[in-house]
Order: sequence, then structure tokens, then C-alpha cells
Amino acid sequence: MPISLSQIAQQGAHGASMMPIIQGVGRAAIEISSLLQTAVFKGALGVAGSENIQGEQQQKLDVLSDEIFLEEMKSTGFVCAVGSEEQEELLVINEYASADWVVLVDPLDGSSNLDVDGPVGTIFSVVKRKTDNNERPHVSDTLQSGQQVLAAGYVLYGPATMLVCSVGAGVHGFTYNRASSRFELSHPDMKLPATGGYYSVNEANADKWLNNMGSNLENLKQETGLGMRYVGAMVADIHRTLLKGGVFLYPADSKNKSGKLRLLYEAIPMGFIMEQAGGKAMSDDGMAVLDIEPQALHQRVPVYLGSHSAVDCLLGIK
Ligand code: P6P
Repeated sequence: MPISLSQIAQQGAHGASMMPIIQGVGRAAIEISSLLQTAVFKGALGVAGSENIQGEQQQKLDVLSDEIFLEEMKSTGFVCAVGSEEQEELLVINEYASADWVVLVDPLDGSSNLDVDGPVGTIFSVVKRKTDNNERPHVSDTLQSGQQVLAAGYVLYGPATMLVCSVGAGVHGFTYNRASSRFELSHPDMKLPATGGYYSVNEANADKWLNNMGSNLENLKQETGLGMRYVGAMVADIHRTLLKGGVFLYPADSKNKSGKLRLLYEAIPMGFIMEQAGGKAMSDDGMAVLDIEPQALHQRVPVYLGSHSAVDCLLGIK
């Protein structure tokens, strides 16, 4: 009997309560995967003609994926609000405004890869609301550190569609099986290799990096001899780092003084996955990603995510 997403209900302290939400992510993933594969025939590639809160051109598929994800979170009946990269404000699900859970999401990460048929992904995390259930959910419900995360993970839309997630009891990878129309466990108990792998960074920015990150990276290259791989979609670069080892980094630079990646729906979920898989998730000033107290829904942070040896070598941690 193939082990499917319902197995999550037996994992750790939060598996049972998180399973319906992760199953909702799985349903959204199947719909988004199908949308991506037929987008070119439906005129759904290209820009939507609008910008998101980040001032970035929204792709049509960003908007469509956001709508699909919100609809599936609503259909769980357990989610009161969603904080999305594609929405400036917190999206309250009015029909379930008294529910317990708040979901943070980047519905289609790496969408600049879409017009070159590159891999893209969905990144999510789940926290328990801080407001009382009889109050209206508020953006303050999202401003919780990674230590409060109950579930997190990502979907990778590649040659296969994979859902990699954790409820705090290790990391497990599920691959969508079209024959059975379900996600089936394909990568149980994923652990980051302690050595080897690649460094993964957009080196075109190296001359703008802050905090001596250029010399830090040269030192990492000298000390480890790691090769380099960079897809330009965080989900794909993190997934490879999880499987092969090494480090993914997006440092602060003179253009993005707080880095480019968003704390709540990119750095924290990926940092949670990395730590659950035996890796390390750091930001600047010696801060662990999961210890950062968020101040805003779309806050950005520098990230250094990977094996302990690679992250420590890069950051000069003895
Ligand atoms: P750059 C995609 O736009 C994204 O948010 C992440 O998925 C990815 O890691 C990063 O930006 C790529 O940024 O500046 O290298 O194109």
C-alpha cells in the first residue's frame, strides 16, 4: 500500500492537526502543476501587467497560483487567514475567521523561470494564531518567529512534482504519482549530507555584497573545493542542497541592504526544513533564521542555508 500524505497524521505532536492543511497544499500543487504544463496553450505565460507589494512584475501564473492556493486553504475549513507574497495585506478567510491556523505562502517561487520552462515552486509554513478565535485575524498573527512554526515545506514543480514537508518530526518527500493521482512517500526522513555538494549563489552580485561576503565565499571555495550550481528559483536550489549538501546563500548587498528573500514565506519555511533535516539556517549578525522576530509581513533577510560545515565555513563560525 503506497504511503501517502495521510501518513503525516501519525508524525510528531502536530501531524494530526497539520495533515488537513498539508493535504490542501497537495491539492493546490496538483492544480498548479497542471496549470503550468498547459499554460503556454492558454496564453497564461508572461506578465500580468501588475506589480506585487515588492514592486516586482507579477506573472499571470503568480496571480492564478495565488488564487488556487487560497481556495484550497479555504476548502480545508481549518485556516483563518493567509499571508501571501502576492497580496499586500493579510487575506482573512471570512467563512473560517474563527479557525486556529494561519498559513504563509509564496505561491509560485522563482516565476521568472517560467518563460524558459525552468523549475518553480510553492513555499509554505503554518503557525497558530495569536489573537483569540472570536476576534478577526490580524497581520500580527503572522509575525511569529520560526520557533513557532508547526509545519512548513515546499512543492517543487520539476520533471516530477514533489511535496517536501515537516511537522517537526523530520523531513519527508512525497512525489506526485499520476497513476494513483496522489502524492506518495518517495524520500523518507531526508537528511542533509554533512559534507560535499555545491555552493549556490548569484555571483553576479558579488561586487555589491556587504559584510565581506565576497571574501567569505572565496574562503569557502578554497577550503572546500565545492562546485557551484544556481537555478535562480529558491525551491530548486534548496531542494538540491537538501539532497546533495553544500550551502545556498542570498547575502545582503548595496541594492538589497536586507537581502532579497522574504523572512516569513521563504527564509523561515526553508530554514525550518533545513534544521529538521540536520542542516543550519543563518542570517546576518550571528542570528539563526528561526530566532528572528518578524516585524513586517514582507520583511526581507539575508540567508545562508545548508550543512553545518559549509555554513560555518562561509560565516567564519569556529
Ligand atoms: P536573483 C525568485 O525571484 C527568488 O525570489 C528566489 O526564488 C530566488 O532564490 C531568487 O529570487 C533569485 O534572485 O536575484 O538571483 O534572480
